[in-house]
Amino acid sequence: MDVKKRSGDKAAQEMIEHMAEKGQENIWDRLDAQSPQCGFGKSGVCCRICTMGPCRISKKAPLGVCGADVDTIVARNFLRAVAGGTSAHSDHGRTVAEAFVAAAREETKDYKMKDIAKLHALAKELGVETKGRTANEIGIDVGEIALAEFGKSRGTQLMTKRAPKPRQKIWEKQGVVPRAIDREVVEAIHRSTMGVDQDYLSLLNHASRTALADGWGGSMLATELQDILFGTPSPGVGEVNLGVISKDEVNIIVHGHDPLMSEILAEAASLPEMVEKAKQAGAKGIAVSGLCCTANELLARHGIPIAGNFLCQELAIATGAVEMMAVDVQCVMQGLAKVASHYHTKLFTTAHQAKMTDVEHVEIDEKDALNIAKRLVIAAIDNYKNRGEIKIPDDKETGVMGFTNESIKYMLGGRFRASYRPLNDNIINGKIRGIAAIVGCSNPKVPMDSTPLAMAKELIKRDVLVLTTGCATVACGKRAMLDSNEALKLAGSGLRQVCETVGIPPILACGSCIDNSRLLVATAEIVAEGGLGEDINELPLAGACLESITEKALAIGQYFVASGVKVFFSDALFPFQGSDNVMEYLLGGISNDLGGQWALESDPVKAAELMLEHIEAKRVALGLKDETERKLLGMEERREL
Ligand code: SF4
Ligand code: MSK
Repeated sequence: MDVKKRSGDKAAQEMIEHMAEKGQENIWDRLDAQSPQCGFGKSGVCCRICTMGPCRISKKAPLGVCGADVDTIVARNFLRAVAGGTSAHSDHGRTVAEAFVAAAREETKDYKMKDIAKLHALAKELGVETKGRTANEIGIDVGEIALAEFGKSRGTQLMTKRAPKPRQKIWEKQGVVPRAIDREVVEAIHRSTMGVDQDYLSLLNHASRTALADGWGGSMLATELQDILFGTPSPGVGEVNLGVISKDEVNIIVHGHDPLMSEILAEAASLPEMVEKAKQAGAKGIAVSGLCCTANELLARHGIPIAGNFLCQELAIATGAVEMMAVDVQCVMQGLAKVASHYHTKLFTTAHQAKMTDVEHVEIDEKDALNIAKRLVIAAIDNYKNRGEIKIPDDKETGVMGFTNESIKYMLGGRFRASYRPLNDNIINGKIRGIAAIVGCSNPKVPMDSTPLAMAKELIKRDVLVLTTGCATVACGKRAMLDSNEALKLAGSGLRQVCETVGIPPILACGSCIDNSRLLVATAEIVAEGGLGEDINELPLAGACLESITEKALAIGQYFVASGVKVFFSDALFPFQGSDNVMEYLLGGISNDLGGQWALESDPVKAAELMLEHIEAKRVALGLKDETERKLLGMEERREL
């Protein structure tokens, strides 16, 4: 085993070696056991949606039993993946919307709306009367409207109105304005079942509509409602990496995506009675930390440290110092249960949608959430005495996280003149060449964290402002790239000058996977600010996710593409390359219809170069000139002007 091929991060290397010494299996071992993986699956040419199959397309057998060709099969697989991702984000959003309504109706005492200013702003946008009404009255109406977005029988997604007008026209022309979120997902599965939609372009068009229901629907609603319910994040400093696990406190790790569980557990763990109980158990206190996207949310709102991203989950338990891990939905490996069985760690599932065989399920029912959370915290405290030998890596870094549209505009323009104007001006004058979104997961097929780090470093060096979300954010945090001072050392002079002037780091950590919707809103607002074209596809902007793992990443990629953005994925992790026609459309033709497109490149430095090339081409198309020094004009020159 070459540990460097698994991770470049010292803390992870240490724990991978530790697990190997103990003969414990982890995700990389399982990947080895699965190798070589099926070539048909890798290229997306297998179909098993009916019992005449499974069918695998090859030169010898170019058609499935039903006559489906490779284009149909690959496009169906792509659409189903996008529908899977959309359903994940949207089901998360619906759960939040339900809790939001329960909070507004005062059916729970444990969740209360925190950001009332944002509630008023959203109410105004949704046409909800605010005058003379209490926050809860407004909240009920806002929450019910949000809930209806998932299953309404008529009309289209309300949040799509946030997009620039020309973008909305393009969506109308292409027939991709999303209707109810559930409807788009159901229709995606229907269209891609045996004997229904057999035109690859039609299938791919519905993939755009489904993905837009995610980005401008389920994900965006989830972000808005979470901000109101738990508070809109503001930039703050926090620690990242396995070194945040405490040697002498009761360690509780929350993992997953939905803040309903992580927020209430963090609250319960901070109660003086719980801390006292932990001390009585011989610990110094209680240390809560997070994994994956829920960690991004907790750090952004409360400064709670991040133990790691997706690939760190088993490694965290292998420290032997985790008394309890509570998981909810998405990106939770089934392998956790096996690793936990080697240690004293108590693993709990907490979401009604996600249970694990032989793992205790304690559902966080919003009506009694705090009491349930307290019971979990007590279980962790009681487990402290069972702790055996521990091995916690020292490594951790600090970084600034928790950027939102609101906070970026505030930092750029101040409280009374909050706007993207200074950013637009600095893109126009060339100090900042453009914007790159680096998002997504950490995949064991790639040395852990290597791609977001390499891309982010390369792009800031070339004066591109980087926005990150998800596990890519955690990757940057682990290597001090969210530390303004460290990152600014690598930034190009133009970007550095702007960042130092307004006080932002060159890599802005913008939250979790669903918070990619924040980036959509940012693009719309940058367009509205003026000077950079009329639509998102005109912006000097590109996106990348070179370590994608989940269907969610594909849904995110497709909603960015359908919103006009060029999106880079790794060619090694894009399992749809078995159809030339599908690939030709996704990599090119789709830009004629929607302005954005996919691009494939597995080398992060090359990908960064290609992103920069794209950004520069957009600058040329906008007629933007290179940076010019400010010059005091004489009277003669002014007259001439
Ligand atoms: Fe095979 Fe067609 Fe059935 Fe797919 S739908 S499994 S291609 S027969
Ligand atoms: S957790 S979807 S591995 S970013 Fe959102 Fe990380 Fe990707 Fe899961």
